[in-house]
Amino acid sequence: MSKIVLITGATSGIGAACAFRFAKAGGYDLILTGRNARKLEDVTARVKETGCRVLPLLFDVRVRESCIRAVEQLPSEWREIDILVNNAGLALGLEPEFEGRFEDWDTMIDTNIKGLLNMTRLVVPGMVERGRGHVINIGSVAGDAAYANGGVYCATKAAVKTLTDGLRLDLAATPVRVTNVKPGLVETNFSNVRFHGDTQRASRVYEGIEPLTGDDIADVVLYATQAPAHVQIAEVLVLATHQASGSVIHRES
Ligand code: NDP
Ligand code: 8X3
Repeated sequence: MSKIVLITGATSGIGAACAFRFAKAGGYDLILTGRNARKLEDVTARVKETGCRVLPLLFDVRVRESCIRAVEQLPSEWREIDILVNNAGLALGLEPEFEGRFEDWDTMIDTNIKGLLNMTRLVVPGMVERGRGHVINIGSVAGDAAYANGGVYCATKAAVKTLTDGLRLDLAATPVRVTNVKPGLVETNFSNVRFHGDTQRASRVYEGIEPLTGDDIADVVLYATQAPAHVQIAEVLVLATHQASGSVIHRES
């Protein structure tokens, strides 16, 4: 029987790469969620071309009522979610904490922390009831230590680490596994979003270093979910070879 995987933020970057990775592995049905109808239709069509069954769900993880509606209205054959990938997230801005934009902070906190909590709260009880399940949270190296001008984003990813650890503690008596995958520099739409569409500034983030790709992270996600049932990959830090931490990056000039 196929496993059901729900991936948030599946319309781009790491989320989309995870969708294709699960689809190519075979044995998975995918619930792909996103908030942009055109992008969601596009990724759904491309994943379906692999022969995988896909259910697209259009909602914003920040809007709790929409999350509730989406999960409560799942068709019966899609209800038993085996794997939740809490991936939807973003950074906005790169400036000192005393100069950041209030609205950027709210968006990061509402998406990266509260959106992840919304989906966890709605999906995990079913996993506990069925006695099987796996939650993968996409954290970040940014959650390990603050870097200059990134304090609020780093704080949201530190929160992801603490919430992942907390959930693992709360589920220790159950077979449900919990994993924090913490990537370093991954070339996706992330920096375009962070710099509010300044693509030149975004491309400079990846200059002089070969960054990770969404596929590199999807490989780790798949590995964690396919580990034997008695193995819980609790946390994985994945860095580009020339990145040593959130703030130490060696660049070829
Ligand atoms: P992308 O911008 O390429 O993808 C982010 C995805 O999240 C998009 O599908 C986006 O949808 C979705 N999303 C954002 N906000 C919401 C929301 N409120 N509701 C629903 N979906 C939303 O970036 P990445 O793939 O790089 O980012 C994925 C995750 O990986 C994030 O949590 C990020 O923090 C984390 N990460 C990224 C790293 C990197 O260097 N790229 C490194 C470490 C962690 P839309 O297109 O509609 O905005
Ligand atoms: C994304 C990686 O280092 O740009 O979480 O914050 S970083």
